Amino acid sequence: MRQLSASTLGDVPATVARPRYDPATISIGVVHFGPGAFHRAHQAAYFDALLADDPRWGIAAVSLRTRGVVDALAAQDGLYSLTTLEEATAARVIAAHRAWLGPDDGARTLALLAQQTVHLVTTTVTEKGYCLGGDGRLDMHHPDIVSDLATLAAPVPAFPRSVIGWIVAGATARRAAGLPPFAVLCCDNMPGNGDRLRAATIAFAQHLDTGLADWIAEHFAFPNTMVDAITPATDEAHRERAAALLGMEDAAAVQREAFSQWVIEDMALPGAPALDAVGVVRTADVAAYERAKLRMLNGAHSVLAYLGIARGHVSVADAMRDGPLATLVEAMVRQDVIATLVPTPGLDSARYADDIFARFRNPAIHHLLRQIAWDGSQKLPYRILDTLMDARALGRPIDRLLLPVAGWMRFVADTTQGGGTLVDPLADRLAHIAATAPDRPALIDGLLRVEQIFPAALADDAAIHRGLATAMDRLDGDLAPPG
Ligand code: CS2
Repeated sequence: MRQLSASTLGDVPATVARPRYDPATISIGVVHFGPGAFHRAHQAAYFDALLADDPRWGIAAVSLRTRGVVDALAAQDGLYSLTTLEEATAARVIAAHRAWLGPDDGARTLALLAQQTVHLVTTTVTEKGYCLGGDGRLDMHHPDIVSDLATLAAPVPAFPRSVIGWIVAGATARRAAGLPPFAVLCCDNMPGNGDRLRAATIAFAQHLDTGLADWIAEHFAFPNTMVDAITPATDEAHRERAAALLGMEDAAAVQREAFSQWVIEDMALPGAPALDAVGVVRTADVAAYERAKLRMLNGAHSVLAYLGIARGHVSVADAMRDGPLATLVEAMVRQDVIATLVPTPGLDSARYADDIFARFRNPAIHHLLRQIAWDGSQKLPYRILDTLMDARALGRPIDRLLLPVAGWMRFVADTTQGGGTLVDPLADRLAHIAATAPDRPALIDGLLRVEQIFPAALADDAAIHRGLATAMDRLDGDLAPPG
């Protein structure tokens, strides 16, 4: 079968939308780190729309760990299809990527970061990719940070490994060349994602050159952002669907729901991309959107993952068909989570909850609970523990909020003890705790002591230990409250 590329684009059926620009005429304005499915389905779709009116916003995709995606893009001249799955399926071809670089393309990556046309650096490297500690600040002992500081301080600097190292290397090159800064848009699910990345970048730069750190602090924008579009990983079923829609193979195809949202803190961006013209919301109050999305949508996802997998479910939609589980997660979001959110004009949380659960029930989307369960140590704090801490401070009941925490603990024990692979940057430590805990109270205590995840206020509170033991008993039954 033929393959999607610049030379076959003309043969794609008319039912599939084509780029509204000539890929050969666009320049690179964005360097993106982490071109996984979410980037290709979300940010790239916005730049693809922007390119119809402004050819300056082509993307250079940089993958810091693996070559798979960038090789697939290279083989297709950067083209790939995005399919949205609702009652009606819609597909379009995106040609926004103009360069594709892997871990061994350091010199070209650095040259791009110091290229005059580049105005934005965007990132989707997942929570763990920022090398932050439990306090949300750069972990100076993280092996990638230790290695990058040595690399960049060497008399003949080589290329860094971490995204933080790359941002600082790019800033150094721009400063040396007398070029204006780029803005950095963090597109991962963390509260205050821009603020955290800014602080981490400056902390890193301070270890190299305080003048550089000051220059970054003074001139670089790191707007906070909220990103949203449910994007199941591309599987064989989707590759086949894409091939049927396109009449040819597409090794970089992505799928998502039709809904998509990108909220960016309203600060001036170099090059002034007209992002609001393509549906991006610019607001001073991005924190309220972020918090609502992380705690309601991502929080509910994690509940469904840790409780749903143990109940035999595979996808989010399957888990939402489980009556007691759906009732529980809806009650948690509508009562426990919303109570911790500050009312914000224009954000109707009850309606937002309705929309989220309707999206979770989308029968056309096969979103694996396993995918959501990965990296729990990085996700639990922002998704569940922040809500739990706020609920506790407000004197509200927390028994329901302890269920996903207990569910995650049981998931860690079941996965590691059952011979499965725990996908988590703390996997070794978590597996050791699970393997050496003689009983449930010891498992609870051991995991609560992982300071990268749990604040001391929770780990030292006997009521939390008891509450988690009760929550585990409740998970053994049919989720009904005790008594
Ligand atoms: C999910 C998110 O994988 C996960 O942990 O909760 O990727 C979620 O689908 C997106 O944030 C939706 O915008």
